[in-house]
Amino acid sequence: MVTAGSDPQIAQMTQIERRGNECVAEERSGQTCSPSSSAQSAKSADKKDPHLLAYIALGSNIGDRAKNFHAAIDLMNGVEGISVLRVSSFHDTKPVGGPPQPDYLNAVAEVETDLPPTDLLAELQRIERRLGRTRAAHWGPRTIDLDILLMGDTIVDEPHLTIPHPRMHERRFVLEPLCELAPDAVHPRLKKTMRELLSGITGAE
Ligand code: A4P
Ligand code: MG
Repeated sequence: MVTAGSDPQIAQMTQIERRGNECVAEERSGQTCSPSSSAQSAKSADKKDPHLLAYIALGSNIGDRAKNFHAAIDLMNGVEGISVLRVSSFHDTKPVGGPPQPDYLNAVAEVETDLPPTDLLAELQRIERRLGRTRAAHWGPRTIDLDILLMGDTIVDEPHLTIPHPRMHERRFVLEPLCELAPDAVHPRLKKTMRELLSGITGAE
């Protein structure tokens, strides 16, 4: 069982866990995560032959942010080649950078995937578009942002795709939910665990 600790930034304590073929959602406080949508649509492990564990960052600060997360999780799970295994709790966070904008909800999803990195990015961008994502301002407000944080120990350096995500190690809003799921995962470039990276962040970011 993942525990979220006592960090006050963790506003929503909802957890979706896979136990065998059964997905269980636990709501520890706050509203959000109706287990029905995301948990019930999780796929059986025997439906595909996934290879890599990947971690996807979710961010939203427009509309019903939790609903956007559930929709994104369901859509990810609906992609052939992606299975959502677990989702962190949802964190209320102050915007970092960009224009003045509403507070964010941030979370991280653990997925199994047999898609190549560029195909995974294309699928995530298709889901962003489907959920009404527009790109008006750099780091501006968005219904949903889906970023690839880690894909096993894969390193990708392409003009349109960098894995690990190039700013993940600087961001509390990424590392806190990620540490709920994979505190001991090692950053393949920095050779530090997620827990170590989080403890190295001193500011609010
Ligand atoms: N791209 C390259 N690598 C990746 C990757 N690993 N995953 C490219 C996803 N995309 C990747 O992204 C811009 C381009 O990055 C894509 O076309 C893709 O080819 P985008 O989603 O269009 O725009 P973005 O997310 O605004 O850009 P960027 O630079 O990735 O922003 P960040 O770093 O994600 O920051 N504050 C809070 N509290 N919470 C947030 O979630 N998010 C941002 C955006 C700023 N402040 C925030 C939050
Ligand atoms: Mg993005």
